[in-house]
Amino acid sequence: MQNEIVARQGDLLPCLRDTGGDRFFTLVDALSIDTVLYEVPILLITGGFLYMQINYLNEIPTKHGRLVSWVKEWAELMTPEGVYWCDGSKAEYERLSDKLVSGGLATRLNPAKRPNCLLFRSDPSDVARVETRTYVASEKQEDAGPLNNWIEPEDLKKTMRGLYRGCMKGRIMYVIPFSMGPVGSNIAKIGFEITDSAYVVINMHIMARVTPKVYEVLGTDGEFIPSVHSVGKPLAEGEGDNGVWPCAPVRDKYIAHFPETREIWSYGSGYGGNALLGKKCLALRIASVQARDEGWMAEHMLILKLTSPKGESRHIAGAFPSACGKTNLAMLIPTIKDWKVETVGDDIAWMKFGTDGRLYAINPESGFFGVAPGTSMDSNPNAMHTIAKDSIFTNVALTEDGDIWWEGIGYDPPGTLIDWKGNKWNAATAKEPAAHPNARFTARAVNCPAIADNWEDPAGVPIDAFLFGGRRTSTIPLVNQATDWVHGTFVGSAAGSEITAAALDLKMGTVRRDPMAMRPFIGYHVADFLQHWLNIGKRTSTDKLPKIFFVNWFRKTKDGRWLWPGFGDNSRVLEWVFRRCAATVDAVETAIGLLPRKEDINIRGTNVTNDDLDALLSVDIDGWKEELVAIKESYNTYGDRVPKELLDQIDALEKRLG
Ligand SMILES: [Mn+2]
Repeated sequence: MQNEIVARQGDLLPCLRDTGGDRFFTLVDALSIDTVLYEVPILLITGGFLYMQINYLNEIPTKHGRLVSWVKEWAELMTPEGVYWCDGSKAEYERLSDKLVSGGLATRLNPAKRPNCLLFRSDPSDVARVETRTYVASEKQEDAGPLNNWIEPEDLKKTMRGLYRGCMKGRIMYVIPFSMGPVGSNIAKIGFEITDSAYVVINMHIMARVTPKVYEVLGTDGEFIPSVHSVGKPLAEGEGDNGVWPCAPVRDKYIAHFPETREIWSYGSGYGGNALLGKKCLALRIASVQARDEGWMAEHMLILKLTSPKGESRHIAGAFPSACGKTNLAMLIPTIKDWKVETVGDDIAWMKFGTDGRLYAINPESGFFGVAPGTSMDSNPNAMHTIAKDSIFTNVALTEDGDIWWEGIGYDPPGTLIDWKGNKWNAATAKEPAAHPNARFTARAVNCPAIADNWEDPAGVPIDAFLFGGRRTSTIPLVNQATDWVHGTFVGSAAGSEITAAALDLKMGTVRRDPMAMRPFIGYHVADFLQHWLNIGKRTSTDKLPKIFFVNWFRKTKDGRWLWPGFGDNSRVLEWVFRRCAATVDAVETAIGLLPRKEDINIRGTNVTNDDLDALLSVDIDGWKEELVAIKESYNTYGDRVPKELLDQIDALEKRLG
């Protein structure tokens, strides 16, 4: 075997390029794979040169040439202790869990109370997606649009390669094969994630289909989306994490997307959407670009199956910004008799046209990465059942008896807790919440009692209706049906939600415009995204397109009382949506869209009064005039690529409001 030396001793990149066949020698031939695992350094000094040999800890499970050389290239740059190809097995999950527990990074919860569950505490600087460090590095800046951060792709790659160089020193490089969507579905996509985080591996086990079956679909030359991740914390000789969540400082974090080449490069964060690259990075930002190019849709939408007392079913997909109860809606338990809601997905929908001209949706994920605080037996009993076992909790509080607790869990904290920062916490003396407001559970979809029987149908489920929504305390009615697809696209493009978390650098109570709830997730120009929506509407006949509704559970009276009970009672609105799809109920044509007749919203058994319902279903002309000004302002920030058809919608609405 011949080797090409590409770095000298003392260089930051010690490596040896292997120009031999597709197998690589291990460092110490005499050692078996098992003893090499996690132990043997990969640097070898010979004759004054520093060699790096890629130390494969297990068999390379594929003959896919591009895949193998992609992994090899990154291993050479990142210089891990060894490369391990994940298989997604239960044994692997358990082995990595044990490693995380023994390394002090995870706490195993009381198996009698919370079987097969782990608790992690992240670094206080690494608790959420970091939009300011998230980039869409398209070749041209104008293609990233005004809502994305942009750096010239080669510049960004140069900077990031500098950070990646040697970044896995002292760590294992895991190669995760995964399918977003049921393996082999024609809507699904295959991805590979390289990561040095065992936390990421076990979370991916839950959130995506991690299985060697993807190699069968992939063959020797199939397409995959290459996704690279490092926590950005190389270890010095003999150094360990010592129970401290590894990550890089915020200024070094990059969550980068290269839309033309369909690549994802993430560095410096170990948390959620920054690190579990199948989710927001692949299934939304990169997939939205593919969907635009290939004529389908990748949307930030829950998918639910709604069944009437007569046993008829309709499928509804809904886009809501963060903190608007998407997971709760996806798992809702109706308060109206004999109606049933089942969950297909709670966050992302991929939709393609079927041969019948209708849109069919799959949930590309296989788990829920939900916000824990506020989740309770009142707000979402199905979620509480889902997280009863086999779950990962991040940044929640720990009870004395080894269980979890968070604000809004529905009962008082039992005794002294350990808060998300690892400190003792007492309700009486506490100044800060015990759980981080963005604390999360990672839970398996199959453990959800409300999971729909057809949730893994590779053909997807036919979508009858889209819902858009936001948290709006005034103006926006309880439910409003768009008159047609173009109007619906306009309504979705103007979606917004009031800011609730003071942590965001935005004024509380102001409305943040969030077109289709995709603001942080569109992998290209927002105006082109809106054009794509219009194009989709032209690809089939009107009667086959989903009907579009805008809902608002969050209306208040002037003195601050909620007008609508929400949660399970939202089924009363879903019933109207169902009946509109089935054409069994009329609507009132108004200036803003099609509103329910008062008598068609069932409020029996609620404390909603007739006056409340009047307020919820009226058109507030003055409020809408203000709304129109705000919509125009948001459109102005999208530049001159906003489709004319949508600008015409503004004019038409203005005229109708008088
Ligand atoms: Mn989401």
